[in-house]
Amino acid sequence: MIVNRTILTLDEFTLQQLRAFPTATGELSSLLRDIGLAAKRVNVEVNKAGLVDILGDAGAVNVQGEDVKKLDIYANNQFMGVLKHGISCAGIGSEELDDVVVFDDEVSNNSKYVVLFDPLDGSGNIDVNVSIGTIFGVYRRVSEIGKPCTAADFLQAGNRQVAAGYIVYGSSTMLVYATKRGVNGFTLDPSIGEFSLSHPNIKCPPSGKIYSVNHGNFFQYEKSVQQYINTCQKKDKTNGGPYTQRYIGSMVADVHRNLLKGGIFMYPGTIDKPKGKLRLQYECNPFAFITEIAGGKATNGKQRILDIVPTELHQRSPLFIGSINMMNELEEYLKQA
Ligand code: AHM
Repeated sequence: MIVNRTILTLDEFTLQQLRAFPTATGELSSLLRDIGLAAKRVNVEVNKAGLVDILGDAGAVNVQGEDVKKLDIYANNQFMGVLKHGISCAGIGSEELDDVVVFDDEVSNNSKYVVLFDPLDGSGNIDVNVSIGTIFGVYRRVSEIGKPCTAADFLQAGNRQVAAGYIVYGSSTMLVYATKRGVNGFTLDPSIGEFSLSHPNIKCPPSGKIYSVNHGNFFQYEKSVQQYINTCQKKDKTNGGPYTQRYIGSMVADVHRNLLKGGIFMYPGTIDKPKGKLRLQYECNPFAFITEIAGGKATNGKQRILDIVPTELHQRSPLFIGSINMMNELEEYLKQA
């Protein structure tokens, strides 16, 4: 029988994936649908941020010592809220909160997963109308099911993620998520208010022509990184170039672009901040998982990101991530350091 179909929505897609595993409980599908719902709510506020009094600093400082923007708080509450009221999540860790939140009710204590997220990444770009995003990683808990989740659930290496994803609030709003089975992208269709499958089975091109790094920090980077950047600048037709430098300052948008078009994104350590700026659990791990599943690579310059076992919740890490051939070339320079 031929059934006339339109594009699959996120909910339909996750259910379709579920049908392939008759023994699956549906908890992950349900969790992804919850995240999709929170993303739609945040999207509405991001879109009207210029019109209402939701812009600007909330007057508080987060655990990283950075100003918290009002939309950050709103996004944090939305993602935390859907996960708390859902049936799949035992607790969360958020870049905006000092400590993890253990949901500790009967349903949550019996849930398999914990989620770590950055509710609104690139928040410095909110008030200038530039793309921002949400990033999340989903882990199977290591603590005993039936009891409240524990700190150990949130200090797992990134290679233990069962899913990871991001939402980019850009010229369109997109939700991209990865499981071990692949990376799929959904664009929010405003006419029906649903994320619809627009980018099935995303693969990161093995090579690209884009390098993304904060050039303002150039003289703070170690020599080998400087040498690689110089190489990027000198590329020409004879060796895969010329390259283009693109740096939005919203990691979600920068890495999303490179994932689709091919490229490399770097946030190296600097003399002042040897561990760089990005957070391992909220930013590096989800993107490393997605990028590896898509065929790319992610390291901290010395080690695979996904193999780092975190020792604290808000740990920072240098990050080099992107197309496999570009990463391999970068690593030749880093090895010489
Ligand atoms: P945020 O946590 O304040 O949103 O900062 C994270 C952002 C990333 O999205 C981006 O890649 C980076 O900070 C840019 O930092 P810099 O301005 O130092 O290049």
